[in-house]
Amino acid sequence: MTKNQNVLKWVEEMKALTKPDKVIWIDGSEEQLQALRDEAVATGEMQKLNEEKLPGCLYHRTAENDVARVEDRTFICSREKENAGPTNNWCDPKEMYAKLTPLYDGVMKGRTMYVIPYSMGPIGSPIAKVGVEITDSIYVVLNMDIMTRMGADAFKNLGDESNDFVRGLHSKANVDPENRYIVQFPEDNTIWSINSAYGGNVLLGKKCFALRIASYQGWKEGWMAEHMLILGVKKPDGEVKYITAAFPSACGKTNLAMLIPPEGYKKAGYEVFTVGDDIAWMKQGPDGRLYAINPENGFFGVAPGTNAKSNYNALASTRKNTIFTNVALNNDDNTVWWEGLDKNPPENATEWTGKKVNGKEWTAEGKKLAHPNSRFTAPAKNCPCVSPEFDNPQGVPISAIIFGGRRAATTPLVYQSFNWQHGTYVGSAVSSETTAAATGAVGVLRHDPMAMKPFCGYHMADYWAHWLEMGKKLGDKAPLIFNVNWFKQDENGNFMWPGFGDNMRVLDWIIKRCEGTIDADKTPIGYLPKKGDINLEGIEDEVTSEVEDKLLAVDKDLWKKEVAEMGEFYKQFGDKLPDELKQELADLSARLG
Ligand code: GTP
Ligand code: SPV
Ligand code: MN
Repeated sequence: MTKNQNVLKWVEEMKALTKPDKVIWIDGSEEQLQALRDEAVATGEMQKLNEEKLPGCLYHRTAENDVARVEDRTFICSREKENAGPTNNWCDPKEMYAKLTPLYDGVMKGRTMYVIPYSMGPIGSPIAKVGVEITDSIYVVLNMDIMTRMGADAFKNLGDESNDFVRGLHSKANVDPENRYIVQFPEDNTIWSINSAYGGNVLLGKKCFALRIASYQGWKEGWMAEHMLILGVKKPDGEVKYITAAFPSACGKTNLAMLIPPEGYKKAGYEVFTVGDDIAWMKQGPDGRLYAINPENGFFGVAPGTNAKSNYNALASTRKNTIFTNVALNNDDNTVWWEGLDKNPPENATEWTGKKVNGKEWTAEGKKLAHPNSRFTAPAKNCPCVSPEFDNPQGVPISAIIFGGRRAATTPLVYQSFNWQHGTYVGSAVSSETTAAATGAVGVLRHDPMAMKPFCGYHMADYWAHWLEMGKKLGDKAPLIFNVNWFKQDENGNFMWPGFGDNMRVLDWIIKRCEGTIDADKTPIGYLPKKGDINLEGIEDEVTSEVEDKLLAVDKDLWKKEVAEMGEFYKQFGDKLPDELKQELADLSARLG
């Protein structure tokens, strides 16, 4: 399928190491894919769902101990420890190769090795890059087919000579959590993943390549790889403004990327288009502006909470040719169910670990039918609001960058940074309550700078310096930087902001700020909407004047605590912390008095 000696030599080496019975090169043809689906169904690895209601859809369950990313077993193996920085696990690459080689030795005996060529980004895009993943899992092949541009064309793009491809080696081995490793070698363009079969650990094009390796490449090559959705807002005058947003895992990227504007906005002619829901690669264009592509080709989305009301477009995307992982089964009609899909858990259910249960009784006892991090893998082209620019190799020009997280208090609904440098500070200060997307406790507030804590492939302080550098290059063409918080709570622990489609009201304010058509209040933390400037038409009952005040409040005492906290957080970065960020923190502190 390719004459590229660099690819052929590497595949031979990996074959000699893992010793599969058979090697299959994935060309991406429908015929080959169908044979793999049939095989996965025949062996029980996957289950075919109702062909009328969910045509082409498959169901899969992972091991109970293998349901989320494992951050404590994820490593950045740069040659120098210094280059991984204090926010990553590090190990000397020689040591790590030596430790993992015996685990891979003969691991594919009795199995088939699949060689998957793929492109992250539209084939032929100047921003796109090629990867090759070797795996012993059909589930991985079928997911990579949805999530990337997979098949022989990716090799065509690579050419016969180039060595510029990311080498990904995955084996599910025996899914042993004690020997699970997700390892990036940024200087070698290499990823080794073993003993997991869960999404973010094994679909190596996604977090491992498109964020950890790519963020390192972007640093070296002068561009940015970010944990960001990309959306377009079409205004009544027909112009489309593009916005990216970085929220930590399971904090609302997919939902915002596909939002349906409230009635009033729809009537006025607003429309939202999805370019991406998780990752953005951004480069300065010939006109000096920042352009973004979505390197992915599908959505690996959180299932629970997705329904026709919260995210119609995501749900619609999953109605055909989708893979469901760790959701529940409705055995009456062989369809899927998860918490929040509707108020009708199926009586004749199989919960996510495989137990047959009465779903009504089960959920009445407070038990979950679907795993909180259960996911759908859906083709982007299924999405009713996918952007006409989705395949544009040049990407889309970005007007605004938004940061956000889950914050019960302190952070107001929205504010704008004073400039790029201050915006970089705001991004570095993102904290969020942890979610089920990674193993570990849920609901604990932790620092997650730019939503990249688990995904930055080099020293976080160098990454911030790179942000500052990009800002200098972009100059007055730089996008404006904002911060949002959909998760502020009242005294009773209830969310005060309705969220979802109503987030359009905040995007509206952001776009007006970009256009310079609306004023704002200058506060110590940044520019805030003037009272009444967030359009609350139709939700006045829920967001009363009093609630509006609370949503937009800047509590100086809480912010002083935040500043003290940031001072502590910054300490671990030592001399590497850019002076500009130190200055921003000092300025914020001074403004708070
Ligand atoms: P990853 O795929 O893990 O990166 O997650 P994500 O950032 O794409 O998060 P997603 O959009 O899937 O949302 C995760 C959870 O947050 C879901 O349970 C949603 O229902 C919930 N959520 C999303 N948007 C909002 C919002 O505006 N308000 C509230 N209250 N919840 C939201
Ligand atoms: C996330 O956790 O941010 C995800 C899901 O998007 S995973 O692919 O597991 O990383
Ligand atoms: Mn994500």
